[in-house]
Amino acid sequence: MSTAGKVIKCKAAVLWELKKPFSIEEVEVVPPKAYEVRIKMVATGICRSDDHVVTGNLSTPLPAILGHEGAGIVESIGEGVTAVKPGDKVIPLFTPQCGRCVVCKHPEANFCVKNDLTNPRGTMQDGTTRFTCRGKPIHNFVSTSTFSEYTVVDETAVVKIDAAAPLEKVCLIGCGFSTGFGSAVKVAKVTPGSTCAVFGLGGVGLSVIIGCKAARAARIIGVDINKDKYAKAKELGATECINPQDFQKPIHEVLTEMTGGGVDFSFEVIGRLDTMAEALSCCHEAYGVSVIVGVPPGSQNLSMDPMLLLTGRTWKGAIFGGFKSKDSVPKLVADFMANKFPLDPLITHVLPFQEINEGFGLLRSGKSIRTILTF
Ligand code: COD
Ligand code: ZN
Repeated sequence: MSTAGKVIKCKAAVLWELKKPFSIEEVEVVPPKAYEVRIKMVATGICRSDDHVVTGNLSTPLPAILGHEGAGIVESIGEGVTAVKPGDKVIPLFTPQCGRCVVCKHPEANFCVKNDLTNPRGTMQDGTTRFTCRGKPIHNFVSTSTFSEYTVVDETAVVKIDAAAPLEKVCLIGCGFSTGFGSAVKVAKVTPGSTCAVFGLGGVGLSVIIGCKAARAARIIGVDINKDKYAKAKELGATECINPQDFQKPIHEVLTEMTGGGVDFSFEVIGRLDTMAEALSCCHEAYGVSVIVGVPPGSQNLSMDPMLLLTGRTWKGAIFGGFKSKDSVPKLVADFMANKFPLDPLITHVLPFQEINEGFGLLRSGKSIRTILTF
């Protein structure tokens, strides 16, 4: 029997308070309004940014249903929706692409003004939410809320993908993979034969390495304090890996010496101010490009010597790898289907959705790269 037009009762992981476990609850998900889409989730990754919300490092109104790295199937659509139809395989977009704003019209930029990251309201575009639990409205998270059997998203925040795509893998294209890969190929624009340094070898850092390799970098140096991360980094394209704790001097000096003056491209994929400064300093003073990928701790500033930039370095950052989400996600899925890059090495654990707290435990202990929750 069709569920279109009806309230759906289903399971979702609700975060009621900071620093508390997720609570699996029965929630009501109302039908999509005009220009909205209701999705049956099939799989979702657990991303460090979800954990940043739990710890209070990334602020969003609570209670909320988190999750932003998912893939699913359209259950029903609201009035006026033309981009997708029931039955389509889709990926929700935590950075929407409205197509009309000044950012969407800019040829390079991707941080659409309709995003809910800068000043999070935790709602749909109309300022309300489609979830209730125990009689209370529950907030959305970055236009996606994938930690729920069903979610409602704005038409600007969802895109149709190849009907043959394995959703339990391509969900990673919704955040972690694209964030890292795009940082290399789109933001830094890594060039063939170049030397790259990647600080942080988690799922996003490994995706940066996949991007550097795809762009045919000659030398890719992984930097991490956890030696257990090196084997996979090398499998994916790192030519060498170093541990800052093995050296007496600052790691930017080590990298500058190793490369005869500094790397062409460096990436900070940890989210620490000290490593952001090290990554900037290790790129060549005359032409190095350093990209900030990691989310920094809330409300902390980094001081830097302007001379570092005056001599010719470039310091950049971008959300979602600089990709315009609606334009790029279906292409990335197609490229994955054509074996242009792997996703399997990033997936270390697969758990049923109900075991979400175990999944976050694996992330916090450093045991997982990516855990995929399946519904
Ligand atoms: N020096 C070197 N390595 C370190 C240090 C240090 N001082 N501290 C930690 N590390 C290593 C850890 O051992 C680990 O291997 C790695 O750094 C970090 O990896 P993870 O697994 O914690 O994190 P990722 O790869 O899943 O993602 C980390 C980001 C920091 C990039 C995270 O903030 C993120 O997901 N950012 C996405 C940016 C974005 O667009 N966000 C918006 C919505 S998601
Ligand atoms: Zn993410």
